[in-house]
This record gives sequence, structure tokens and C-alpha cells, in this order.
Amino acid sequence: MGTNVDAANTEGTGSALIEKNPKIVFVLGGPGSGKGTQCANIVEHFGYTHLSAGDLLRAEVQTGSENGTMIEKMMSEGVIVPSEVTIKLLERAIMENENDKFLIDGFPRNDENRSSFESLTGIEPEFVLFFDCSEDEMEKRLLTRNQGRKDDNIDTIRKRFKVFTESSLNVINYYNSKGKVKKIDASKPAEEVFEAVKAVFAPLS
Ligand code: UP5
Ligand code: MG
Repeated sequence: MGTNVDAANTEGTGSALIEKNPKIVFVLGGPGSGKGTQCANIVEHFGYTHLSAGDLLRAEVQTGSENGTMIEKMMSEGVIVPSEVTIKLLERAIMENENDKFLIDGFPRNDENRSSFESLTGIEPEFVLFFDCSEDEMEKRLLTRNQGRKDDNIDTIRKRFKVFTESSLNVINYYNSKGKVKKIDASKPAEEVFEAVKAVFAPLS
């Protein structure tokens, strides 16, 4: 039997997280920009733990939890799931893992996600890795991914692009104004993108 959000420790998680004081890098970029692909590379070379907010939400749907139906519906429309749901899943994943450095992939997706995470966890990211890629290229990648994702159809892909432009770019602009964004040209072949990613992480390790 899987766990669910309701079973997550909702009291005191924030303070336990502050005590753990993990190093967090937010990995952001449009749908299909290569966040998951590059996070796998970073894990292999630099010892981070990868937490994809989208993967955590998809796993929550699989548990058949109370929130599952709502999450599934929202994801199939490409809209942003309520912050408290995603943050509880992220907090739990961080607390369950012994590592102290995490890549949080695909979160925060709007200003409210960002401010809720900061106030509930007390955590500020070390920096934000931003994969910059054109919609044409991202669309091509998503339509040929073939991994059975329900949101990889042209209608939902267009909705995901709209949400990214209207809401998620604000988060990148916010961190950019604080000098925390490391922008990567993600339209190149994956190996070349990773060379640019390495140049960001190598000096830190
Ligand atoms: N590929 C990767 N890099 C390539 C390259 N350089 N050249 C050519 N091909 C490349 O890559 C996508 C595809 O492209 C793959 O086939 C890959 O081989 C190829 P991937 O690494 O999977 O890209 P990624 O950016 O991770 O794309 P993903 O589709 O996962 O991004 P989304 O941001 O759309 O999806 P996510 O899972 O994060 O979110 C899905 C939904 O969950 C959201 O729409 C939303 O409804 C919900 N959600 C929330 O509500 N809140 C959250 O906090 C998170 C998600
Ligand atoms: Mg992904």
C-alpha cells in the first residue's frame, strides 16, 4: 500500500526541514526542455538527489489517494496543482532521503508556489538552473517522447506552454532579479547541453 499526502507529516515538517538545512537547486524550463534528462546526468556526476515534482505527483496519483483524482485531472489539463499538495510531497521526499543536496525539477511553477515553499520550509534555493529552449523544439521532443504520458498530446502541450509563459517565467524572472539564475541553452543536443551544465556544477564540487 502506498503512502499518500494525507499521511505525510503535516505538523513540524517545516521545522524538521529547517534543521536538516538541505542544499536545493531549482531546475526550471519549459515542458520538454530537458529538465529530467539533465537531472539524471547531474545525479550521476555530482551526487545530488533528483526530485521531479511532476514525477512525485504522478506517483501520488498511482497510490489512489484522496487527492489523486484531482491531481490527475489538473495534470491532464496542464494546470498547476495546489502548492500545499506539491510541497508536502517534496518535503516528505527530502526528509526521507539521507542526502543533503537536491535538484527540485519543475517546481516552483508560479509565484504562489515559490512564496509558499519559502514560507513553509524556510528554504531558499542555492541557485536556479534554467533550461532555455524554443517551443518548436520542445513540441517536437514531447510529441516523439512515447513514454505514455497522458499530457503529451498536442492540445495539452499547448496548454502547458501557455502556463509556462504566463506563470512559470515569472519565477525565473524573480530569481534572475536576485542574481540566482544560471541560464543554459537547452536547444542543443543533450551531450552539448550537459557540457554547459557541467561548467555550472564542477566549480561547486
Ligand atoms: N530530450 C531531452 N533533451 C534533449 C535534447 N537536448 N535534444 C533532443 N531531445 C532531448 O525531455 C523530453 C524529451 O526530449 C525526452 O524524450 C528526451 O529524451 C528528449 P525531458 O528531459 O523529459 O524534459 P522535461 O523538461 O523534464 O519535460 P517534462 O515533460 O517532464 O516537463 P514538464 O515541465 O511539462 O512536466 P512535469 O512532469 O514537470 O509536470 C507535468 C505536470 O505536472 C504540469 O503540467 C502540471 O500540471 C503538474 N505539476 C504541478 O502542478 N506542479 C509542479 O510543481 C510540477 C508539476
Ligand atoms: Mg520532466
